[in-house]
Amino acid sequence: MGAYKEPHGGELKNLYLDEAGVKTEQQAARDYVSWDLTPRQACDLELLLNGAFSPLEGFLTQSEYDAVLTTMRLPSGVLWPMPITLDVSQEFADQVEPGQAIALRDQEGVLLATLTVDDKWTPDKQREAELAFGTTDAKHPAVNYLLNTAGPVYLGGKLKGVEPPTHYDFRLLRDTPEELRERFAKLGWRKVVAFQTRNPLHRAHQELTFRAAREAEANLLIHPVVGMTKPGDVDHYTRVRCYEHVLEQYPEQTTSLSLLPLAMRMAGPREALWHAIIRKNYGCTHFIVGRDHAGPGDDSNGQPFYGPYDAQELFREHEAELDITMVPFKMMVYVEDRAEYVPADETKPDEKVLNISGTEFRRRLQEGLEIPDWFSYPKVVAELRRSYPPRQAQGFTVFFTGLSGSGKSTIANALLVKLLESGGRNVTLLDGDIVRKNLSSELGFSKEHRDLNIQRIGFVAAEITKNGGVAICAPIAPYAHTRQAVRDMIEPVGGFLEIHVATPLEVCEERDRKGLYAKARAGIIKEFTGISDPYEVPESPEMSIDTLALTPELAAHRIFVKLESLGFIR
Ligand code: PPS
Repeated sequence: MGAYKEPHGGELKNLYLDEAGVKTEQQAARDYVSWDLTPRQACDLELLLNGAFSPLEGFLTQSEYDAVLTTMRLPSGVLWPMPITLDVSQEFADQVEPGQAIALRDQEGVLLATLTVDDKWTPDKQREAELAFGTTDAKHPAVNYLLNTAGPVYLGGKLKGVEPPTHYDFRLLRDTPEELRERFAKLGWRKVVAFQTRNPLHRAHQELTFRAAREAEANLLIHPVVGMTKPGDVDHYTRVRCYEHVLEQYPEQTTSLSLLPLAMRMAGPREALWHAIIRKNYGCTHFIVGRDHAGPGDDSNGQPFYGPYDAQELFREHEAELDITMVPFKMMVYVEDRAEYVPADETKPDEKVLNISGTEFRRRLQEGLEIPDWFSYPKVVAELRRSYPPRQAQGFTVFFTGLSGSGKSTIANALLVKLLESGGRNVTLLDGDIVRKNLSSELGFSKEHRDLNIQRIGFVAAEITKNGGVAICAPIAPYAHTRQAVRDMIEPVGGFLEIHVATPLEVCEERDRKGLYAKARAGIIKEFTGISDPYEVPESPEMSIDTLALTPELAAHRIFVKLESLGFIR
């Protein structure tokens, strides 16, 4: 590649078959058992096939996996810090023996590649977590994935690529390592510094990356991750629109943008090395490593998993053999009197330094507060405001839970009327009985059916919330884990308030407005909540209502006031 250094560990891999090979493989794969790739596996596969993970030629075999975990190297001695494994279910693994080939398909069933299985093994996941991520704490996103999502069996072996996973979004901004190397060559860029990011860019980032490129006398590649990042991050559609605005801020022809479909692990130091190797494969010569690079946040004890400069240290130890140069990130701060960004270690003691933390920035967005021009670009802020409107324009769900006859429906109806009276909101009531008639008419009251019923309610409420509406749900929802699942579905897309209507069983039974408790006691109705079926009392609902002390109107009023105080209603 002319001016470019060799890819990591030798030649740049390209695991795609040629046209004739694809036809033959498609034919052969008809007889193979098929594995439908998870979103994370699809990301890994794409970067394996196009050479971004060179020198890997497939998912790690058991000996490669052991070597990577214990030495951060492949058995050949080449540095490779991240276990890239194909995890499958036990049921699937039982159909596969070493030596056999399997078809790897996307979620729609399209054949993307085949894998000739060399090894099949059951990994010790605790050991993997400890060795790869330095912890078994499931607050670490990759540990959580490993322990709670990944399948129990790994398959390792070489890949034959049939076609890349399809992307319909931002196609012109997606490049293979080969394409990016070609682009650099065409542009005459001999030195390229890459900037890895999973966040929107603001002025400090522009200043930092521009300085980094100038210091390295290199051109700049903004190389954001659009595969899988940290749960809760700004979605990549919004981010890419922001990046395009920030691109206008660099001198013309100096900077390029390309999207990387990587599934991040948030593995700090090991991840920094991995990121650098990937960028080298894409033809970059320099890589920016910042404070807390690919940091997973805090552990269960509120302590950071890695030290803020561990990634820079590990990189420095291996820089010689990595053959890509680190540009250490200098934290940039805004100096008011000078009206410019400078590295934090270059400010004078008497200078007033301004900064807005990520948390403060999100709070300002959420509450529709001012975001100063010194912090970001008006176009970037407008883009973020469009995707993350203040709470009064966000959807929310009020989820009542409580025993039959506790008063859920009455309070839910009173709240509905209050919201309609005050206006400006589209409200849908998903009352237990209404749902049972319309959405879940075939379901009974076994645990399985109740869970299914609540999941359906949660799904509909999440859709309503995502689209800016208000959902009021009022089922019994007796199981804590199902209520939690509904919360997990809704919180990322809007507000969620769990309201426990805490009327005691004796009172519900005494009221017995529908005559169901009498029937339940007589054994005519089976599996009746509170009588012959469990109700798990919510441990930390947003509100608990004592219907003995409050009328339904007052209860609805209290919820309304809570919604106002949270900013959901004006
Ligand atoms: S669940 O557990 O959340 O799926 O229940 P839900 O959909 O809210 O349905 C509860 C209403 O169904 C009537 N009903 C029963 N409830 C509990 N247990 C049994 N076995 C049962 N059989 C019928 C009852 O009228 C509930 O209405 P509400 O409004 O809660 O009184």
